[in-house]
Amino acid sequence: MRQGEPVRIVVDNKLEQDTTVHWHGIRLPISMDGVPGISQLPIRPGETFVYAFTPPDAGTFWYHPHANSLQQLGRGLAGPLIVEEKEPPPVDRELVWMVMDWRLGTDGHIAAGFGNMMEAGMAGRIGNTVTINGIVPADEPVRSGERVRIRLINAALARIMALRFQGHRPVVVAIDGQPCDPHEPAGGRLLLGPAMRIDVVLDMQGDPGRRYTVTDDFYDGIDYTLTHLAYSAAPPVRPHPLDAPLGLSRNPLPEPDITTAERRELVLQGGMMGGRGMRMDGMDMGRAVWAINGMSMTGDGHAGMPPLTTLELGRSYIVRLRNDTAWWHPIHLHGHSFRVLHRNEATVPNAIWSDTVLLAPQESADIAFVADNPGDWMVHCHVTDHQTAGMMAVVRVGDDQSGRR
Ligand SMILES: [Cu+2]
Repeated sequence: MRQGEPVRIVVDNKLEQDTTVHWHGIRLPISMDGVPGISQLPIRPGETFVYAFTPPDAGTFWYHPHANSLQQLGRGLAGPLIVEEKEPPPVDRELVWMVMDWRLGTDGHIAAGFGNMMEAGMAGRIGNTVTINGIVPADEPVRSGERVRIRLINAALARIMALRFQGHRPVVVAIDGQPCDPHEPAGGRLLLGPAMRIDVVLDMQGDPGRRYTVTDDFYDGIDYTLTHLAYSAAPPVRPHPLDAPLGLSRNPLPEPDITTAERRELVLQGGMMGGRGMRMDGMDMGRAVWAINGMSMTGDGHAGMPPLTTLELGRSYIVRLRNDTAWWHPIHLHGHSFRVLHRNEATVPNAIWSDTVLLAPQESADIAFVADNPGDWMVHCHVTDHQTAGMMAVVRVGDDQSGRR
């Protein structure tokens, strides 16, 4: 798609079950947000639905169903969504790496057992096979001296990734589609929870003919090599790295007014605690093992979800997300991008905007945004098992419920 140009997408549901499409990170009208029962009726088998919107922001996004998410996303219904800048930055090439994680049986088929409640109370359904753009990665061919933009998308159900590029210094230029001050990530490690995106620029300064590993070492003791940067034997395309600036043009995001912002707090609760059993704190049992502020909405979104909180249209808000659990959670807010102001009260540098913020166990983050998009918006963990087992809520912006059916 191109920034500021309308698009129309016809979705034909040829599944034997309901579906919808959520355009993750795109700031669009509520009626196009793809949450069944909240923003639209589910698309029934054999039905067609037309999504029409104008993407206001250039960047790296993705799309996936918001119906029967565990199975539909877990079996591969997702794709990258690139909104091109009006003036693209000066790089030699661009790569999209949509990274997914699969649990395969010994027969090579996707293993059954989606929605296992024991897993849902822990790290979720983490698989045993990681792919880039749907295939087990072979080498990524590169040439010495070139500058490459890589759009990293974590489209896994549950796997958190921490990528390292051996012998290279990736520069982060955008997070969740939104440009930031170009910076090298802490420890050279690119941390990507499910649904998160990072755009990096890499100057290929390796030796011609050599291979360099790209590893993921997020989980202790089960680090693995995702792929290799494989240099051709050809001489460098230029003698010195490109001297062009790395910063991308900012998107037209409304700047929250921190001095007048109202505050809210969302506390993430539940899950297994180090083998000492569930911490349910009076939560609704059944399919819920997680909660936000004591409320558990399960599944994929459905009609009649009461809002957890209501925000005044046009007002600035600072929302403290407080992870009171022993697990990691990438928390996604629909319909808005937000500034990440603080983590554990420390200022976050590099002017970072996001639509999904990854919280470590017991970590808190302050996010700020203008509630400028009316509707009932989901806020949920993007570890899909956590979402469907209760870590989901509705944030109402304004009193306009025109998106509801
Ligand atoms: Cu979670």
